[in-house]
Amino acid sequence: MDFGLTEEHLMIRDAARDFARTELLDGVIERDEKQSFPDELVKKMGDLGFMGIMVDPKYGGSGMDAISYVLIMEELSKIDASASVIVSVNNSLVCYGLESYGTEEQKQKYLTKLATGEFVGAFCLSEPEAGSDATSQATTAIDKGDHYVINGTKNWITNGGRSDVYLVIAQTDREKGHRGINAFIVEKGMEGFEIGPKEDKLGIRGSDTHTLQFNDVKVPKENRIGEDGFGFKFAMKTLSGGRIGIAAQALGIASGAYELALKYSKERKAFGTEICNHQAIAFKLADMFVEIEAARHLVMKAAWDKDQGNNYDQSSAMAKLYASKVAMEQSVEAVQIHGGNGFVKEYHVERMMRDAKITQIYEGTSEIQKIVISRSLIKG
Ligand code: COS
Repeated sequence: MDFGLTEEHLMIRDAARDFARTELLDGVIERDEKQSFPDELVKKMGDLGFMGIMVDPKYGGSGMDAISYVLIMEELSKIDASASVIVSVNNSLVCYGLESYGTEEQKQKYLTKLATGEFVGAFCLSEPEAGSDATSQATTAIDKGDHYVINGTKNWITNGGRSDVYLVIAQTDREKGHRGINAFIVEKGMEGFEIGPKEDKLGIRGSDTHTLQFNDVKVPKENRIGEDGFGFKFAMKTLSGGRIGIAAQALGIASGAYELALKYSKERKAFGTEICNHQAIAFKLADMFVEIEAARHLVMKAAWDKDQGNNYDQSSAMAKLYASKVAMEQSVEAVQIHGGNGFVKEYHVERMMRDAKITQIYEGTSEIQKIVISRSLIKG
């Protein structure tokens, strides 16, 4: 393994850091309070190449590697995890899915716009009764010859109200179980496709999470992704990469909270000295740093595996499992180091603590990651 960052990696990391500090920081508290989606910032992230980081430049992407992707995700997430999840879903679930498994026509029609940020994408797998148990799809897609008719409900869809392109997983042939599942490209505005209520969430409140309703939505056959019955494997393969993005988001929340806690501890005085000089606080900082570095190694290893062409199902699950735990625990510690101020919005760490929780839930809960890891160990 060689995680030595190139000049290019450092440049892109610094560009993401600058963007996060100069553009995302301003208004992050207000977006969280009002649950407002950062439309303008998404356009700017598109201009910077952050919406199609790993996409081939011939489809409008930045042509960067997975290491660059996690560096960008960490920097954005240090400041605003709501903005970074928009980037993560668009990159690793939607762009990656289309680029890896879509037809040339699908890539020309959709990927070229998604990779530049002209379009935003959503990934629609979860249902009221199918979150972790993803093979239990109640949404149906009935084959009518030259088109499919989709009926059903999807839940907790990130970018749900703001997307132009929705990748929708549905059951085509129930008798075939998971081999009878397909993935479809559904466009905003297709007849019968309705955007339902927006969720009022604990964290990542600046991201746009909705229920979606499909009532006899006619989808042309050319909008199916891959061979008939490929949908479940499509979802699993795509989510493996998604988990690298969420692991990097968790790392960013943890490292962002740590940086704020370190800074605060060097300024705040108690008992006649800065609080970092008290061992109770100094040891917390040491523990935080070690945990975050350990998470960083797992995140980099998963990205490195992807860049090397290695299987990354296990390493992405490990990275997400560990980094999300670190994000949750260390954001709580950051609040503790801030004391009473940690409970106040203007110090940011209470938002980070709320944002951290979702990283243990979406794109596979921590318990699902343990299923993936343990199965890969047993299979050998
Ligand atoms: N890549 C390719 N194929 C995969 C795969 C992967 N990473 N993981 C599973 N598959 C395949 C299996 O090989 C199997 O195919 P075959 O029967 O042809 O061999 C098929 O998919 C079904 O797999 P399995 O039997 O393991 O399915 P399970 O119902 O036991 O579920 C888990 C497996 C739990 C791993 C899966 O349902 C999962 O990841 N759930 C969480 C989904 C999720 O992340 N939800 C959040 C939504 S996005 S916010």
